[in-house]
Amino acid sequence: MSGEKSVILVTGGSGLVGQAIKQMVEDEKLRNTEQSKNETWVFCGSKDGDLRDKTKTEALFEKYKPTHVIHLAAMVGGLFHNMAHNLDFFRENMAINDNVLHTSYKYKVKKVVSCLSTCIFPDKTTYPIDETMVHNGPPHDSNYGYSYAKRMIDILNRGYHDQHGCCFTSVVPCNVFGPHDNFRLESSHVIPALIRRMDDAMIKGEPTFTVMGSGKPLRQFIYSLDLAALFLWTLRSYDSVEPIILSVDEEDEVTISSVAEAIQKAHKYQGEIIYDTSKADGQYKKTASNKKLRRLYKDFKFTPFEQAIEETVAWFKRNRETART
Ligand code: NAP
Ligand code: GFB
Repeated sequence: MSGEKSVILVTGGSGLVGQAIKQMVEDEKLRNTEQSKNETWVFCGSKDGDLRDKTKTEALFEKYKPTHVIHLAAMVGGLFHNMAHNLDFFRENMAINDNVLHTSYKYKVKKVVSCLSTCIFPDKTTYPIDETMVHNGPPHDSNYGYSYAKRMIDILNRGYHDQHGCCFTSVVPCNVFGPHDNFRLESSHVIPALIRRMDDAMIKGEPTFTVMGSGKPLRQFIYSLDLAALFLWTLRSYDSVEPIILSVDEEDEVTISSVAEAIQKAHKYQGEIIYDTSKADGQYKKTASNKKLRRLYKDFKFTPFEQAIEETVAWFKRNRETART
C-alpha cells in the first residue's frame, strides 16, 4: 500500500470493531503519518447499503470504488442470540459474505481482509487451537449457523485466490469488547451485557446482581482498540490467504466470574454477585494460540484487561444515552 493512493472500504464500519478502526485511523491522521496521507477511509453501516442484497452491494462499490476492503459486516451476537437464531446467522452471513467477496472480485479490489472468530473452531479439539484447525470438525452446537457461515469465508478466500489470483485473507479474533459495543441485552456478548445490566442494578440500587451460567467458562478477550491496530497491520503487512488469529496470549484467558468481578470493580458496585446456573454456559473454553501473530509482529503490546474494562465502563457511563442499548 505504500506510496500509492488507496480507498479502504470498511463494511460493518458502524459497529464495535469498525468504530475502533475509525478511531485508530483518525489518530493516525492527527499525527499526519506518511501512511495516512495516501489513504481515504470509508466506514459503512447497513444504512449505506444492505449487503444481503447483491444490487445494493454493487451500488456501494460503484459509489466508492475501493482499492482495499476490511470486511466486518455480519449478523453478530452473544451466546443466547446465537442459540435462538442459528438459521438466521447462517443465511444472513452467507449472503453478506458472498456479495462482498464476489463484488470485491468484480471491482478488482487489491486486498480484502475479512473476519472469522475463535468461536467457529471445532468444539471437540486439542488446545491451544491454531489457524490450521478451522475445518477439523463440527463447531459448538450453540452457534453452528454463525460458525459455518464464517468458515465459508475461508473457503471463498481460497477459491478467489486459486481461480483468480485474488489477495483475500481473514483474521480470527478472540472475543472482542470496547466502546461502541452492542449493549442490547437480547443480542449482546457477555461483557457489554454485564456492563449494561450492572449499571441498571446501580441505578435501581439492587442488592444482588445475577451472572448467567456458572461463571466457570474461560475466554480470551481483546480490547477493540488493540484489535483495530492489528487490523491496520494485517491490511498493510500480512499477505497470506491463510487466516491469522488475533488474540491475547493463552495465559491471559479469564473466567466469566473474574470478568464479572472486574466489571464490579470498575462500576464500584457494592452488591452481591450471584450465578443463575439454569442458564447456559456455552463453550467451556476455546483457547487459541497467537504464536503466528507473535512471530510476525513481535513487539505488539495488548492493553491490560482491567484497564480496558475500566475504559469501557467509563465510556458506557458517558455515552449511555446514545449507545446501542
Ligand atoms: P457489531 O458491533 O454488531 O457490528 C456489526 C456491523 O455489521 C455493523 O456496522 C452493522 O451495521 C453491520 N451490518 C450488519 N448487518 C448488515 C447488513 N445486512 N448490511 C450491511 N451492514 C450490516 O459487530 P462487531 O462486534 O463489530 O463485529 C465485527 C466483525 O467482527 C464481525 O464480522 C464479527 O463476526 C467479528 N467478530 C466479533 C467478535 C466480538 O466478540 N464482537 C469476535 C470475533 C469476531 P448497522 O449496525 O449499521 O446495521
Ligand atoms: O459473549 P458470550 O455471550 O458468547 O458469552 P460466547 C457467554 C458466556 O457468558 C456464557 C455468560 O458462559 C454465559 O453464561 N454470561 C453471563 C452471559 N451473563 C451473561 C449475559 O448477561 N449475557 C451473555 N451473552 N452471556 C459467542 C458466540 O460465544 O462468542 C458468537 O456464540 C461469537 O458466535 C462470540 O463468536 C465471539 O463467547 O459464549
